[in-house]
Amino acid sequence: MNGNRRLLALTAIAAMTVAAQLQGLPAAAAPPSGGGFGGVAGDFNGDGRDDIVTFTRGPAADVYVALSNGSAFTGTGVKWHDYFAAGTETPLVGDFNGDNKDDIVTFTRGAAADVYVALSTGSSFTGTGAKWHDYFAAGSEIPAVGDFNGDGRDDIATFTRGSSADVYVALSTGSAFSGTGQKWHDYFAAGSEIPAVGDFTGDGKDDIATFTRGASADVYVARSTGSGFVGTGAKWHDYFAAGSELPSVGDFTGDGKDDIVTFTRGSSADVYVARSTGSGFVGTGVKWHDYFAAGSEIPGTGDFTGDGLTDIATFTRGAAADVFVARSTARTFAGTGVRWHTWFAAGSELPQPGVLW
Ligand SMILES: [Ca+2]
Ligand SMILES: [Ca+2]
Ligand SMILES: [Ca+2]
Ligand SMILES: [Ca+2]
Repeated sequence: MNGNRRLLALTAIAAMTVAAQLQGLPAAAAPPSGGGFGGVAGDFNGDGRDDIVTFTRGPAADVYVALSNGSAFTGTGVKWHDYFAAGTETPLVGDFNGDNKDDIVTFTRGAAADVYVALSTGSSFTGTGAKWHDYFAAGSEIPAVGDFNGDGRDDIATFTRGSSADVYVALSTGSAFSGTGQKWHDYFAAGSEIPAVGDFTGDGKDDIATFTRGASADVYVARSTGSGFVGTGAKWHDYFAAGSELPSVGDFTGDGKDDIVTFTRGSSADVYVARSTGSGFVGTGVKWHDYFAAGSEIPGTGDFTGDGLTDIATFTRGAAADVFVARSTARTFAGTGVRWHTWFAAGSELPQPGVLW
């Protein structure tokens, strides 16, 4: 996956469902309380430009993709899978077989804790009921995707959060996720912190970050050794993503080390970035966009132009279902109101990339 950025999120989808109902739109099934949802874009046809996907979930469980041509997302109603991520499952994106085309994964969580994958052919996702793990991300744990051992195949992680704050990983073999109960960190992303995935050190192995948000707004990182995450209490930023801002990850400067971004949303709709030095995130209050992802829009990150710099997207959803992109210049996000799709992820569908908490 381009840029190795990954972010997890939990959501207040309930409020969005209410909003959808007020607009007379069908309300999608909300994820279970404590559920997670990631903010990563995928390159589904392997042309080097990240694309967008949306999951209807519920009983229809349709999956639609719109491919990037570098300046827009093309295609409306192009169904790539007919039944994937049904009900309230948690779908995410990653290249699980290492063919440079991003695939999709879904976590049932709960008591079953099954994990299914559908592989990309470049024009569709194939496979229904292909179970890649029989017990991973149980209950209300927060699942994530990243290439944690750097072999070119994306793996899965799960964060228990709460008081145990354990982090487990199952590595991809190319046709399954192997290992149960392989603990990679004993105390990370405690309580209700927001965990994220990215290669912050730039060594090709994805690391993990956690955002405390709130008044402290601390950001911690534990780096991957290929068989574990090391570092406890390694604070990489002292004040980033305060309050209820939505943080995400991407290589916005194009130096091979993933950086962090935060979206204030609401009426200010500011976007701030702190860049990675490989051992810390630098910059406080460095605004990269003055008005993007306003109100309760769903922002996300991806290299939609394919120039090696991670850009940002935002989904209005609802009745408008617009998708806007602002591209990275390595110093700022350029473009306001640049619409890349006029009808994608309507109502309360779940798009990727999309940071939902
Ligand atoms: Ca693409
Ligand atoms: Ca693939
Ligand atoms: Ca891997
Ligand atoms: Ca790393």
